[in-house]
Amino acid sequence: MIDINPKNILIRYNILVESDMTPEEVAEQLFPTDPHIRRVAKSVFEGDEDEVVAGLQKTIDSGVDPLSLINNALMAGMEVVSTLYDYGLLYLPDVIISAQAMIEGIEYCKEQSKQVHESKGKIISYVVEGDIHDIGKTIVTVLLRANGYDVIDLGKDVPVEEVVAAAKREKPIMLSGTALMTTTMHAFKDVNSRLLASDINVPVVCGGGAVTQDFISDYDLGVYCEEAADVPKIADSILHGLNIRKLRDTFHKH
Ligand code: B12
Repeated sequence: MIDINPKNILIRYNILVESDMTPEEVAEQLFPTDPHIRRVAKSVFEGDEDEVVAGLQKTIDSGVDPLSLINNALMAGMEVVSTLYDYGLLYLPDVIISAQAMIEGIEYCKEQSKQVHESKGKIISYVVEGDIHDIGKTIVTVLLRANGYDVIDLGKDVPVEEVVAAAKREKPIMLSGTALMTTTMHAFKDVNSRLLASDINVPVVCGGGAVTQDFISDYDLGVYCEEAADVPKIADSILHGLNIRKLRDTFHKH
């Protein structure tokens, strides 16, 4: 049997120098360099909700736009967590604790934002049938709300019928769907065909770990996107009149 040492892979890709570094030491090399932003990103990594809020408060007091910190500081911290998880240096509970701290931080940034929004439009957000991974969906929902959208969050493991019924009832400008597993992402296809059968031609923006652009491009209503931070930009583009073809031209990778 081949004996693979994950540490050698980290060394091979310059994530780890040839020494016995702890996850914290590896993370130190990945955090953003600006001291305020770094403090917030680091406290997301540590899952310290109080310190996340304290760091955000200090940064906002120095004149930084609260909403910009969602992407630049909070998500930056979560990216470090994801990287270390993927390399086997962190465990599942670490991911969940950090995600909770990040969501707490997003809520704080939203409260601190001076922008007063009238609802720009309705959006339905959900995790596909059979899938309970809802951390990414929660981030997408919070980001959309922070950008002035009225989000109907249907939750996780949402039956196809329920998604379609909500689309009929609420008449959203778009749907945002999350799937983290290769076994569950096929539910996008059923949502697509049932919406079309009901004459609902609304874009279904799809993302989450398992999903690929090729897979989503096979469905008429599908728009693929990788970054949660791009979902509000897609919604804004819909309000500016972009149809599904133009959304794909703009947001798909070419
Ligand atoms: C946390 C986690 C869990 C938690 C979920 C807790 C929760 N409330 O969500 C628990 C422990 C419950 C869990 C359970 C399971 N899990 Co799990 N889990 C993970 C893990 C480690 C992290 C996922 C996560 O939350 N990441 C952090 C968030 C912030 O990232 P995210 O969800 O990807 O979202 C980001 C983007 O994708 C994007 N995004 C998300 N949604 C959307 C939507 C749109 C429109 C856009 C544009 C972007 C976007 O924005 C987010 C921010 O960047 C992943 C491993 C991994 N590396 O992804 C495995 C993983 C997803 N799990 C996996 C599996 C197999 C399972 C189980 C089946 C395990 C089991 N045998 O029981 C069960 C599933 C049960 C079920 N029916 O769903 C596999 C899936 C494999 C596959 N490709 O099919 C993974 C990949 C682990 C692995 N490597 O094998 N899991």
